Amino acid sequence: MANSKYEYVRHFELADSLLPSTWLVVRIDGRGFHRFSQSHNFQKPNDRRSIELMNRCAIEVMKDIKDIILAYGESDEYSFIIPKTSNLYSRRASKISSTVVSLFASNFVMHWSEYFREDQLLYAPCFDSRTVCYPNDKILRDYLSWRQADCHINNLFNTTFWALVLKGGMTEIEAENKLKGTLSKDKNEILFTQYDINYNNIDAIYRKGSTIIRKKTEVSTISPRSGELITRTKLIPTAVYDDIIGQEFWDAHPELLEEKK
Ligand code: DGT
Ligand code: MG
Ligand code: MG
Ligand code: MG
Ligand code: MG
Repeated sequence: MANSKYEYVRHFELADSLLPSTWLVVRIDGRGFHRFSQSHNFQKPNDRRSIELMNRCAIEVMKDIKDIILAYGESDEYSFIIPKTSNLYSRRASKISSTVVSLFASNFVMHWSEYFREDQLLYAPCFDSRTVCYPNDKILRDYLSWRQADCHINNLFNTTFWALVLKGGMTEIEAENKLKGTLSKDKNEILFTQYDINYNNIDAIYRKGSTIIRKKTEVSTISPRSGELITRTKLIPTAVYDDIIGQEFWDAHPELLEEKK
């Protein structure tokens, strides 16, 4: 096909390839979810429906984009991990970021009512996205530890804050002042002595966030030809609520950090 005289404009599109042989992490984050969570009456400190919808979106993204080996989510964000050897979209940064975040956001809208039932979606949610290269396994693990530590710090704060307000009758300003300068052990103490809450017994989904891995799962189907029951092992993206900072998780899933050919 002959080129048109306009074809030259293509050269204004600059390459944005990500470094080869590095881990890629796509992190998406809800835009203005402070307001979004208020408008949609999210429960405090955690709204289970929101977490499960976010997890569902991450699972759908992983079903579609097979290069992603793991995803980690907390609050209004999700991080998707792509191995060093991946050549997804020729490692073009904007192509990867935009595809992941677009898939995530459309699934969020598509599956909203399965999780929120009669509570309607009031306006179009939006997520931002960035893709960052991490040069080695240690830094990748430090990245994930950073996000899980963030989850822990925020969840301990929010759990204590909302106990003071919703159970203790404080105003939000009073609760804020009470928690100013407190350490983790002080918040644990307030929860335990004043509200009979042992923080360590709170559901792991809130304390640890959600990690989606491709879990070996037995799937049975009935053969349409023979009517026989066929059982196969498939890798199904599944949420777990494990500690991913310690070594144990990585020992239990050695394939995650294995070099892919
Ligand atoms: P951004 O990301 O700069 O556009 O601004 P935001 O407002 O999205 O702020 P961000 O991402 O730092 O914080 C997430 C907000 O979402 C934060 O205000 C708490 C809220 N949020 C997330 N999950 C829940 C939940 O399960 N329950 C409640 N009540 N709020 C939540
Ligand atoms: Mg933000
Ligand atoms: Mg946000
Ligand atoms: Mg956020
Ligand atoms: Mg096209």
